[in-house]
Amino acid sequence: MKSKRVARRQLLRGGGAALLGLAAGARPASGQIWRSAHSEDGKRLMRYGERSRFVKSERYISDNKVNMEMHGDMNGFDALTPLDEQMGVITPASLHFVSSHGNAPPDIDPQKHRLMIHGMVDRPLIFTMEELKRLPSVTRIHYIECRANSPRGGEERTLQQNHGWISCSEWTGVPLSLLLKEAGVKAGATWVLGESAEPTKGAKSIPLGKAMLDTLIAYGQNGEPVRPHNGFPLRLVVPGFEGNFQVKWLEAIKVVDRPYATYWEHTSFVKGAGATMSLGNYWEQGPKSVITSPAGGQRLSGHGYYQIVGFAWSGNGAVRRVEVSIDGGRTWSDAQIQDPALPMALTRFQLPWRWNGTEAVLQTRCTDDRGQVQPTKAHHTAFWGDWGPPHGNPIQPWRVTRDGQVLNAL
Ligand SMILES: Nc1nc2c(c(=O)[nH]1)N[C@H]1C(S)=C(S)[C@@H](COP(=O)(O)O)O[C@H]1N2
Ligand SMILES: [Mo]
Repeated sequence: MKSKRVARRQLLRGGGAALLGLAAGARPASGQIWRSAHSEDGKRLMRYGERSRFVKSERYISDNKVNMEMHGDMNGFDALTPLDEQMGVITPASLHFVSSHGNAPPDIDPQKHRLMIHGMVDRPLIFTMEELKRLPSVTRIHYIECRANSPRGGEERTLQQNHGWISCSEWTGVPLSLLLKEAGVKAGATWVLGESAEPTKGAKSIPLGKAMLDTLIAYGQNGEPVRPHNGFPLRLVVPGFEGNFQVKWLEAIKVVDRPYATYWEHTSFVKGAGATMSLGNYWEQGPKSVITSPAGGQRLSGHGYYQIVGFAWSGNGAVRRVEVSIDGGRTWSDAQIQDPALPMALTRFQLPWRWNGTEAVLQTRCTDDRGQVQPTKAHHTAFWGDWGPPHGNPIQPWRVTRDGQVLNAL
């Protein structure tokens, strides 16, 4: 024990010296962090903050060919979150994944933007952004996950490629139920349609029950206005439902008496002959988890002590349990779930692990507070078939090779 403590102290001392060296060597040559300061009308101002030039985080642009072909403009591309670089449960808005079906964010002036509540209501309403912000607000932490976030096989597929279509934010806005009550929903109404301001008019049918339960009209994301790629100035947050319900650049809510197979819905989400709305949409996402370190695309630097860390979540509630297997699913141990473990939010887990240099297959299994358990790939395929990417929540095994490379073992 004593020798261990000495070793640790030496390590810290060594580490400290190394850090000092780094700091001295890394002085910005020209005071670059102050360049954003300026003065205007005698006021001294500094612009929106930048990260350190040493922070190199970047989002993969998705390999979705459809998007590539639809748009030459980089702003229309989809991007994936680098989950292994995230600290805590909140994804910085600047690293949030993007799924926009080839549309660049419309350039919306919030002063001119309006939200209309219409259709089967007693009193159609139109709100300015300023009026919306005067209403009672709520702030909630929720993930958004694209249904395309479905891990696939191929040894070389990385964590980002297999799991980067999910992010988690603190959303601030107005409950949709408040606006619907204000407008007065007519008898016979069963669905609402969220309509957006982009050229292809993304419009999505949402069951009225969900609209009244916990759906948010969000203008705030992680303490700042929702970013353009994520829906500025207004988006729907439909907690735990597939990403495609969460309409960005929202400009209208139409109350209706059936699900509409809108152009956007039937081109993107309802597939196959005879497919219906109920077949094409799985709505609530099941329990899921993934190890973000060690994970596909990474390399372990040597034998010894590691934390197996990652995220778990469920579209049905909070994460109750995360189990970790280091032997390909033969035996399992409980990981520590870290606070906060919020409903329909990314939740962190960790488990210490000593790697002795032999090959290992690491994987996790999430149980949510409804008692639902994340399926294996075999179970998942047996239930859903190979069709498309429904839910896409199978267990993700990562294989650590003898030389420390981490490969996709799905
Ligand atoms: N107006 C509009 N809303 C949209 C989309 C879109 O293309 N247009 N994409 C949807 C899909 S498929 C997903 S997964 C989420 C992604 O949200 P994000 O781009 O903020 O991550 O937004 C949804 N809302
Ligand atoms: Mo999506």
